[in-house]
Amino acid sequence: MLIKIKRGWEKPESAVTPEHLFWNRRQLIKGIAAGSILAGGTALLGGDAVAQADPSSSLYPFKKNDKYKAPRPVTPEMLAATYNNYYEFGSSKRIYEAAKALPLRPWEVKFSGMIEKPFTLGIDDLMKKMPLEERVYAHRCVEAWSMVVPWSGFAMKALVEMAKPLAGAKYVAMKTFMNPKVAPGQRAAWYPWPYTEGLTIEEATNELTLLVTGAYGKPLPHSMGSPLRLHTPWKYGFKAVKGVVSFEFTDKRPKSFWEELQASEYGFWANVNPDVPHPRWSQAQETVLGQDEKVPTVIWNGYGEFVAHLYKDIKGEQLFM
Ligand SMILES: Nc1nc2c(c(=O)[nH]1)N[C@H]1C(S)=C(S)[C@@H](COP(=O)(O)O)O[C@H]1N2
Ligand SMILES: [Mo]
Repeated sequence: MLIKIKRGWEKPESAVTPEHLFWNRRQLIKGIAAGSILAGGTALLGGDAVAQADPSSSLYPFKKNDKYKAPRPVTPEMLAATYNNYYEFGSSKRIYEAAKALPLRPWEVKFSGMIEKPFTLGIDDLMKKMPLEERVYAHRCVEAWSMVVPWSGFAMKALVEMAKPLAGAKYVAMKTFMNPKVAPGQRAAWYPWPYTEGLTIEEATNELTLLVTGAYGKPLPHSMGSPLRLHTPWKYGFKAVKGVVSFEFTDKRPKSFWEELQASEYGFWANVNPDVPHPRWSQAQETVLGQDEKVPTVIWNGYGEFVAHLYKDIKGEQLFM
């Protein structure tokens, strides 16, 4: 993520693109031919799964749901797993190793605020209660890169129904774990930790909204937000909060992590729109991870038929930043 204030954590806009070049197709193919990337990647990804001994492993792969389409082929797993935004573990894209320091069990998820009765559920118990499925969705980062991932998870609608929100609840706030001992980024006091995101109840219960526990047919790697993260494919990627430990139902609009840092650049709605530039760069195109060419960005990231109606009565708000 890029923010405007001149502080130690800021990355210049020019830093966004060059890093992608490392992963362009030609270099990837060269790397595979040389044996370096494939061997390294296999060891890396396989080793992680073994080290985690994830108790949910046997549930995978989830049943495929082909209703939702992505505009491009699935991104190679190794790229999606090793090119990440996860500021808890550092501000570079290379947090794959650092993120492994996070213990994934026990993992308690708290439900609070305007619901019939507050409760806490361990992630494995939560997964037992939810309708698990796999969906292929596109992911568009506000930094103008994108990927396509076969996500495993469950519709957030099912989680909201289980929580039994009171009639007055209008939003769901979601929070990431807080553990500065293992997450060095959280020792930087200028960030508003823990990472917080929010959705309206209508957004949270929209059929597209997915809570993600896995990808590529197995539990998520630490780097992608294991054991629980959000995915809202029509919104910029910063809405997709990782390492979630809390769902709070509220009648007040939550202020998200990036909004708190730089409200003029990162708002609450954050819907994808190629015609509304970020204050410092265009959103008209995106770099597809693993490809040399840029492709045009599409309004609602291509998911308008499912979500555009949610916003038709909202006036005077910045829906696309
Ligand atoms: N807790 C937390 N969640 C986060 C972030 C973060 O820094 N911390 N980055 C967000 C951003 S900007 C993006 S693009 C996606 C990246 O998800 P990926 O690493 O699986 O591609 O995670 C989002 N969720
Ligand atoms: Mo992002």
